[in-house]
Amino acid sequence: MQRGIFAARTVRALGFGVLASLTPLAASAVGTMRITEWMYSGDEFVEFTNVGDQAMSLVGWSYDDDSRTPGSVLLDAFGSVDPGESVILSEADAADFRTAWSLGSQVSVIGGNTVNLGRSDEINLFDSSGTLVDRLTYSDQSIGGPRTQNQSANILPANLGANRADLALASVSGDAFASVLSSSGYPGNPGVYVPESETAALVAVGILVLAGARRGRVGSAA
Ligand SMILES: [Ca+2]
Ligand SMILES: [Ca+2]
Ligand SMILES: [Ca+2]
Repeated sequence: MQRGIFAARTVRALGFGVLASLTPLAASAVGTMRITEWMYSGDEFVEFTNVGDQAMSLVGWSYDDDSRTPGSVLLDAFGSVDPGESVILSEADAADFRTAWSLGSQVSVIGGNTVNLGRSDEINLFDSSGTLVDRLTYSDQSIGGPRTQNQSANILPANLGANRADLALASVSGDAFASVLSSSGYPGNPGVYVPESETAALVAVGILVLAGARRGRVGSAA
C-alpha cells in the first residue's frame, strides 16, 4: 500500500518534470510551417506561414491536394522562410498573382500550380523526408466552414495545425487579418499572417462576421 502510493507520487512528479523540461523546448526550438489561408477558386492560392521562431528551409518540401502524395509539387523555390513569413503557392503565374494582389517582391510566390483545389479538397504539406507537416481537409458542404470561392479563409492562431476548416474565417476586406481586395474584387490577405495577439483580440468579431456570412449564403448554387 505504502509502496503503491509512493510509486504513484513518483510517477506523477516525474511526469511534471518531463512536461516542465519539454514545454520550453517545444515552444522555441524550431520553425513551424502551417497552412494559414486558402482560396480554391477565383484567385486560387494556398498560404503557408512559419509560425515558429526560427528560420526554416523548405528545400525538399512539397505540397499535394487530396491525393496525399509527397513530392507532387515541389516547394524548394521558397528557400529559407523567416519566422512570421508567409509564402504563397498560386494557380496563376507568380507575376500575375503579385499584380492581382499588389504584392512586392519580398513575398515569395510559387506560381503555375496545376495540382488545383476544388470545392471539397485537401491541402497537404510535406517536409523533405515526405512526412506530413500540416493538413487541411475542407468542404463547406460536408465539413462546414466558409466556401472559399472568390474569397479566402483564414486559420485562427488557436487552430493552426488542427485541421479544422470548419472553424476557419472567411476574409472580409479590412478585417483582423488585414484583408484587401484583389484586382478581381476578391477578399484575402496573401503574404501576411497577422500576429497572434492582434488576431486573438478580434476573434469574437470574426466569429460574428462568419455567422453573418453563413446566414447570408443560404441556398447558394454550386
Ligand atoms: Ca480551383
Ligand atoms: Ca484537387
Ligand atoms: Ca494571409
